[in-house]
Amino acid sequence: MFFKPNTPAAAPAGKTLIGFNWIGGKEVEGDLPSFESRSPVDSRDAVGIFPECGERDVERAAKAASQAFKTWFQVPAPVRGDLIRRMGDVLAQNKERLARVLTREVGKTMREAMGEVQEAIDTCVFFASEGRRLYGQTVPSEMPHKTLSTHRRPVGVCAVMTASNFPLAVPSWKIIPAILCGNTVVWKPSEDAPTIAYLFARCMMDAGLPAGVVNVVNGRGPGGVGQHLIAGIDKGFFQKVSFTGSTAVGRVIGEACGRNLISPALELGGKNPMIVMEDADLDNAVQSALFGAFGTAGQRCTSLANLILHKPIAEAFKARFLEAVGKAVLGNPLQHPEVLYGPMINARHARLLCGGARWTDENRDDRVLGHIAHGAYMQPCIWEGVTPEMKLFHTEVFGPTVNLCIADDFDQALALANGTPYGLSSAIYTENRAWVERFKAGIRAGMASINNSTVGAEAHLPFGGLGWSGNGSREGGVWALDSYTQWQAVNDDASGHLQLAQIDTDYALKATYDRTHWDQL
Ligand code: UN1
Repeated sequence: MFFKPNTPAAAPAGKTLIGFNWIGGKEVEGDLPSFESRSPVDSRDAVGIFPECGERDVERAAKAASQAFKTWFQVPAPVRGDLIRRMGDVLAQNKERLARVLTREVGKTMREAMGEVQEAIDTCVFFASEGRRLYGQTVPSEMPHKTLSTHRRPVGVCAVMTASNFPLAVPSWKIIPAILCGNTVVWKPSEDAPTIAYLFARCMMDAGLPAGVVNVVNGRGPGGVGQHLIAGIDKGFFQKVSFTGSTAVGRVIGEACGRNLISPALELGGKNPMIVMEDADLDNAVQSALFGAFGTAGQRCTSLANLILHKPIAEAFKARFLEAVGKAVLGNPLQHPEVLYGPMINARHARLLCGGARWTDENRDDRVLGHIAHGAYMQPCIWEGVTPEMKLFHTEVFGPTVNLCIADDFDQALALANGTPYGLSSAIYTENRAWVERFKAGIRAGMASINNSTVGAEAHLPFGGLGWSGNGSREGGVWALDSYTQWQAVNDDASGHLQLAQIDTDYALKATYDRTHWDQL
């Protein structure tokens, strides 16, 4: 790895990594000038410097992936799995170092960053052993001396595009099952998190991944390399596209895939509800709402957005919630690991917030810790009296803001929870078994939590949503295999002559009963 000295003001944060694209097993420059990844914690800190890719770089990467596919899909799945296990080992050996880069590059707390690295390790562990399963089925044939079976076959070259908020865990959800299944990958990480992406690629190199199986192209999304990747769908470069990001971009990708008869995996936005019923453990629910809404500065697609309070406890909950938010400390996550959340990943995101003001050295109080002058640190923001007619109720903000809504009864609470076009995660706090059952069956969401938060999905359960949250694909666990394989049905006939299904099959055998009994009826 290559480094250069950081800017003098940011020298204590660490050196600046000189990064590369990774195409055909080689670290290469891009066709365009380099760009810097500046830390949101302190914008003077240059975490890495990366070459920006143009159209021809995408072509080169797609070609390398297509070339590598010819041999990679023939490597036995248990052997591919073993390589993924080694990738997990490299991640585990460097867990704390990687977490620190995550904190520096996207501003999440060390505790969360350690969790994110763990999520990528868990994904490696899960899919490493999936290489020894990757089951198909054996199916009885309707004809003698013939066997039927099904096999998961790889789809080909996968374009993977990921966001900045989970720049290690979410790419691992896509890339690891993709390569386990025998596919090859062209990955465009977020331009806000290229350093952690480079280090993830480095883990793959260290584990011995063959040239071209994973290729990394850096740069911007709209108007940049992301656009060239989408154009590559029409050029026939990719057989699968997996994207995590906004609903608007997801639609564009879905359209390009649709006209090319490719089914994409789209993990998009959310406006996640949490219901608190009158019998809930309020302290538990308050802690959940606090982390769900404000953890990661609200920049999770699973973040809590609409907090739906059953009227009898609404005032009591509000009082405790405001007290908890009032006590929460935030600020510089590198200097103060105890903060609830750090800066916005990108000041672009900060402008989207309605209401919550930015903390500065002028307006800060004792709940704000450390140096904040060179980052976008936002105040927690709470709205009450929010109703479905309001834009605030429906619009994903991706910041530390939450809406309070009141429901007279369970039915109204469920209707409010189902009242947005999204359907990613959801939660209810209650001890009432009947309400729990009705919630599980009635909520329109890919993920439902009972007395647990909207955030914090475990890596081996299906992750994804419906409506504006995605197109029904799922990441995580065995469900991810459906995105990266296609089923092949095999007819294996050992009879030595042509047997035609449906035609040469004597289903009825010969009837032996006496029909005259029936004719008397
Ligand atoms: C995301 O925000 O895109 O469930 C992923 C969670 C995390 C993953 C979030 N495990 O909150």
